[in-house]
Amino acid sequence: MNLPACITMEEPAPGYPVYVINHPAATARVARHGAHVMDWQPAGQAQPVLYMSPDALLEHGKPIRGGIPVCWPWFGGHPADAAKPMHGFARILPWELVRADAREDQVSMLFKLESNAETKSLWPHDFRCHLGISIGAALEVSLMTENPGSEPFAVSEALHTYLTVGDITQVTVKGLAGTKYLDTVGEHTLREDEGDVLFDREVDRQYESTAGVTIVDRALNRNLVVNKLGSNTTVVWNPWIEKSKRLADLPDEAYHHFLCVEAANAGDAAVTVMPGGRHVLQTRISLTPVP
Ligand code: TA6
Repeated sequence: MNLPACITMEEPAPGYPVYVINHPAATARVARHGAHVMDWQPAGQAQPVLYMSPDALLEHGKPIRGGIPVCWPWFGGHPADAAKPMHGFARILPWELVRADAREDQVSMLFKLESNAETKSLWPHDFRCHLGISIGAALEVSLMTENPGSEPFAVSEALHTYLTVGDITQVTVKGLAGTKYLDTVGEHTLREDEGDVLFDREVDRQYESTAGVTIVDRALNRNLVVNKLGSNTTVVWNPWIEKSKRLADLPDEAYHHFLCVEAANAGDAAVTVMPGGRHVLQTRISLTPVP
């Protein structure tokens, strides 16, 4: 497939193609593995907006620690079989690049993943997924699920976005006040947030929310905005000290410099796609001036 001049292909590991985007509006990297947006840095930003672990694994069958993992067709552990991959299989399989276009203000890429014998050994449904990516001053990722089969199926899912911050203890997430959430740190507990989300411990929460949020990063003096469509769950995660130490593909101190804000449909918010039907989950990350 012909790529626009602003996109080149590298293989950081044998048989592991990564598309490198150098466009006046932004730089980025997207791996064919998992149709995984690894990096994104809009023009004018001194720091990347997405976080990528320096210890991330670039291996077939393994998820990449950072960027935007595509969690599908289940979020978290498989509901009935713990032996199946965490967060589904979409992020650990190679997708096909269908199209890549460059315009004056952005680059667009479209990836495709379809059911096959391997996926059906994990999840007994025919499906067709597309991941649409628009890279520019903002980053827009759309996960489109189609059901070509004759039976309905239910998916839980997340665009599991890792965001770079200067110092997690100086970060506030605004937009979830008064929202019910499932706190999954320790015993799973339903709670309701009174105010903004602050970080002084492990945070792993599934908020019942369709709203966009603003991440106020006082250390980097920048505000990130995460908007979304087709999502009834917003997941907020920082592993903090102990969990960071348990993650082999994440430096122990890395928790200071990222958080995840995920456009998702988790738990009871799983989406049923009827035969011939489709569903779109979208996240849009942008920056807003600091007042
Ligand atoms: O972001 C929510 C979450 O489910 C956390 O519980 C944590 O497990 C995180 O995803 C990372 O999961 P992973 O399988 O990528 O290590």
